[in-house]
Order: sequence, then structure tokens, then C-alpha cells
Amino acid sequence: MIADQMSDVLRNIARLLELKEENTFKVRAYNTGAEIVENFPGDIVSKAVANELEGIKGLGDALQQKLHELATTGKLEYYDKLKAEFPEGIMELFEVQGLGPKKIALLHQQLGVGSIADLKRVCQSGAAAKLAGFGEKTVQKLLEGIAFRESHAHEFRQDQVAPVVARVLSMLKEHPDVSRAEVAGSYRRGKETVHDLDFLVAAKSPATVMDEFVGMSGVKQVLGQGETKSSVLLESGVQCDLRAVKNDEFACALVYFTGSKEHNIVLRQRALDRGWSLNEYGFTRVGGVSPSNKQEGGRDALDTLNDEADVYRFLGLDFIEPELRENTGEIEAAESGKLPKLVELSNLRGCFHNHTTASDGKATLREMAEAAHELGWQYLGIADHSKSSVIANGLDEKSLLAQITEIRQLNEEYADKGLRLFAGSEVDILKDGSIDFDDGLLGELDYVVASVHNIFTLSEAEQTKRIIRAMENPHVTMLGHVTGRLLLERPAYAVNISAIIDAAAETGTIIEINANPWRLDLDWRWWKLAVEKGVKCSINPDAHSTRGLQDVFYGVRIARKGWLTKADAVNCLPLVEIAEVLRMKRKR
Ligand code: DGT
Ligand code: CA
Ligand code: CA
Ligand code: ZN
Repeated sequence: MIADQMSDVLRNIARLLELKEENTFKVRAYNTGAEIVENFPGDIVSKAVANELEGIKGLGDALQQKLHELATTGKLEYYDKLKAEFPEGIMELFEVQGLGPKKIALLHQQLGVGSIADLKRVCQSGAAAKLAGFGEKTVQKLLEGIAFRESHAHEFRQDQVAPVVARVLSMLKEHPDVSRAEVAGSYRRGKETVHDLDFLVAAKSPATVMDEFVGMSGVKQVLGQGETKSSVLLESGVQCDLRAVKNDEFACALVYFTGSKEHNIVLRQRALDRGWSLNEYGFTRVGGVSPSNKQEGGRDALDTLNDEADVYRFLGLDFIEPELRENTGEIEAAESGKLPKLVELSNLRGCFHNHTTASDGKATLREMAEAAHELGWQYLGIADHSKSSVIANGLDEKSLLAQITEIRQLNEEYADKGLRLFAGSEVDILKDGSIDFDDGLLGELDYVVASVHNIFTLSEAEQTKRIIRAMENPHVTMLGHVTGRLLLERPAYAVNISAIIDAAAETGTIIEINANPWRLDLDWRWWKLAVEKGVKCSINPDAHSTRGLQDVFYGVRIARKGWLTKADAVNCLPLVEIAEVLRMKRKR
């Protein structure tokens, strides 16, 4: 049992209680409990096992007992009983865009809906449209939501699989018969979503490794077990493949199973052109080598290939980072020594899109600042929501001014620490492209993130115009989550991204890489173009808690996938240079 699983159970209980229309205090207690578990700074699982939860603010006796039961037995009787009162598929309904507990309860009580399949049926039959508060438009939206989910079935976001990867890798690495272990496939390439996870080990006697792999906790079904290859399906629905090779095959196997397929195809052709056949086990000589190939390859015999760099070197290429292996120009760049030196997590000096309890964040200004300091950052930008974001408890003029003052005061205190807070705001871009605050107030801020939070249904031309108008405001420092997508849940709204990139270049507006694993927006596929046009990025976690700051991990992976270097991300700049960059647009 890990903390995330415990918080999921509490959150699910809250949802089920809501469906039962239990009193809101009870529901809130479980939701609060889930948040506490999720954001607890220490090892809450061990504390729960040891029955040492007393004194943690917000966790009452009943919750402490339940967490103890969960942590010690991996089960919770109360939860199991509650679940048994509903159809098995009821929880998946919460994942459909546009459905909340009230609507789900109604669908369940009136029409017996207990799964997404049921929901689809009653939407198509016309039954759902007759329910109170539904109607044709709602039903149409629900059907679109279901279709979007179906088109992404069996895909997982990074945050859903990253803990699995860590767990499986450490299990494999600890195995006495394993010398090397790596995750491969799309996960290693840093894709925003993956279909399955691929693991690779070098092992002398793979059979015992396979046994341990198929027997690990969380396995729901063994899809196959062989001597060098096994597949399992986890309870979470994630499929994991494991391959075992000999140690001297490991380098080639890792290249092969990291992919992408498109990248591999070009590598294999390149090997063939040089008189070698390349597969997952290594290079073998093919007959009829032409003299020119021999000359170009420069070798007749195969040296030992210890690691991936050796494999690429053998093909006359610089080492290509996994994130770049999509056959989008990396092989040509590796041939001519033009690969970029990709940005790294340790290059970050701060970030700019963060929320506090002043709007919809879970941590106070001070808590956020201290967490940033713990991460070794030199600065942190605070950008709470603006007044139009009512649901997110956006700040009005008065409370924003008060926050600015608070930030200036804290900065005096933090000066010795080497931490600087920047006062910003995540302002709503209104329907016509104007900004939620007037220029006078914007001028008081150190920087501004402008984002679209509503009216996603404009035509592409109108949406593009709206966003470009916002960028034309000299106070708008950067553009937040450009397309509004929520991975696997909500598609991007219609917008002309190449026009947005042009406008960003023209106006000097920074574009954010929103590092929240649900967003990873602007998508990595656009960044090469953006950089060519001279656009800078800011890797922003959009943190709503201290833990949320760590989402920059996902953002950096996506930035790397977009070929970005340290010089392309403004939040790699040291404190002495960043303040100037934030002011640049206003001075133009
Ligand atoms: P996904 O769909 O998110 O799981 O993406 P990948 O890239 O992880 O794809 P997967 O799991 O089917 O295969 C892992 C790697 O193995 C893939 O990136 C490249 C390699 N591979 C698999 N099948 C083929 C193939 O037919 N030809 C080549 N050249 N490589 C393959
Ligand atoms: Ca895969
Ligand atoms: Ca696979
Ligand atoms: Zn936002």
C-alpha cells in the first residue's frame, strides 16, 4: 500500500457517500483526509501502520482507524461494503467530462446506470435527455466525452505509470540474477501518454526473474510467461512487458525496445547500408559488402557494445537521447554533430505558475515559498487565479493588492535565504481577448500569466484572435496552458497554434509548458518550430500544493522531447537575470 492508493480509497469513499446523498460534512471529511494523505510531507503509510496518526490536523479518529486498517491489511471493510451497494463500473462515470455526483446519482437511481457502457446506451436511447437537469445539449456533450475516452482507451498518463515504473525497476534491480535493468518503450521516450510499459533486463538466468516479475504485487493477470519474455496486466489496467537478454546484448536490445519503431527503422537501414544487420540482439555481418560501405563504416570486426552510445557510435552517430527518438530529424542531427544539449531538471532555478490558498491552492504562500527553497530554487512566481475564475476562488483587485504587499514583506525576510518571490497573477483571458484586470493593477505585478479558462467552443479563428489579443497586452508575460487539453479526458479547443507561435514571437510573449501531467501543454511537437521563431518557454508546474511543484519533473521531460535546451527555458536563468526578462515586454 502506498500513500497514493490510500488517498484514492478515501476519495472514492467520498464519492460513494455523495452518491448516497450522505451529509456534506462526512463527505468533506473524506476528501480532506485524501488531501492530507496525498500531501503529507513524511511517510504516512508507516505512521498509519504504527498507529501514529494522532495529532495530524484534519484526520479524525474514524479516519485514523481506517487508514490503519488499510495500511496494515491492504483492505478496508467499510469501503468494500460501500462499494458493494453500487454496480462495479460506477466509479468510471466520475471520469466522464461533464458528470458530477448529482448527475451520476440521478442516472443510477432513475435509469440504473452503473457503467460508461450503460451511460452511452441511455444517452443514445433518448432516456437520459428526459432526466431533470439533462436535456439534448448535455447528452450530446456526454456522448462526445465518451467518444473521446473510447478513442484513448488503454492509454495512461505519465503520472499514472511513473510510480509503477519506479516500483518495477527497483524490484528488477534488486534481483540477484539481474545485472542491468531499464524501462524502455514510449515511457522512456517521455511520451505524454503510453499504451504499455516495457522493461528490459540483462540476466544470467532469466527464469527466476520472470517468476518474480509475474508474481509481484499488483498483478491481476499473467498474460504470458516465457523464458525471456513475460507480460502481465496490473490491477490498475496497465500492461507491463519484460524482456531478458544476455549482458552483451543489452545495449542493442535497449535501443531496439526503446524505439520508436520509426527511429529503429532508420537505424536498421543505416546499418544495412554499412553491411550490417541490426536487430534486438546486436549487429551481424550481411554478405556482399560493398567497398564504399566498408570504407564508411570503418570497421570489419565488431567491438564490444557496452552501452547505447557504443551502438550509435558504431553507426557513425552521436548518442541520441531517448526523448528525441521519434525520427523527426534526430538522426540527421546526430550525424552532423548538431544534437541539442537538452535541458535537465537540475537546470531549473524556479518557476512561475503556482497557486496558494488565496485562490484554489492547498498550501499557503509561506508553505509554497519554503517548499521552493527546499527544492534548491532561487525564486518562485505566485500566480493565483483572477476574479473571473469564480469556481477557482479567483482574487479580486483588493485581495491581489494585499497579496502583493505580503509578497514584498516576505521577500525582506527571505533575502538572506537566497529566495525571491515574484508577485504575479494567472489572469483570465476574457471572451474578447481582454484581460481580467486593468493595466494599472497589472503594472503593480512582477509578471502575468494569461490563460483561457472558459468558452472553449469558439471557432478556431475566434479563439486564435482572442488569445493573440491577450498576448498583445504588454503586461502579459506568458501564455498559460495554450490549448486547454486534459490528456485522455478533454481534447484541445480549436486554435491555430502556428499563428499563436508567430504572435508570441512578435510580441515577445513567453509560452508556458504546463508541467501538470494532465496537460503537458503546449505539446512537445510544436516546440522546435517555436524555438526557430525565437519563442522562449517557461516550464511551469501549475502547482496547487507544495507537492505539485514537483510536477516540473514531467514538464522537463516534455521540454526535452521538444528539443529544448537550458537556454530555451527562462526559468533556467539565475535570479539576477530573470527579473529583467520578466520586464522585457513592458519596456519594448
Ligand atoms: P506504446 O504504444 O505507448 O506502448 O509505444 P511503444 O513505443 O512503447 O511501443 P511498444 O510497446 O509496442 O514497443 C516497444 C518498442 O519495441 C518500440 O518502441 C520499438 C520496438 N518495436 C516493437 N515492435 C517493433 C517492430 O515491429 N519493428 C521495430 N523496428 N521495432 C519494434
Ligand atoms: Ca510500450
Ligand atoms: Ca510493449
Ligand atoms: Zn489555469
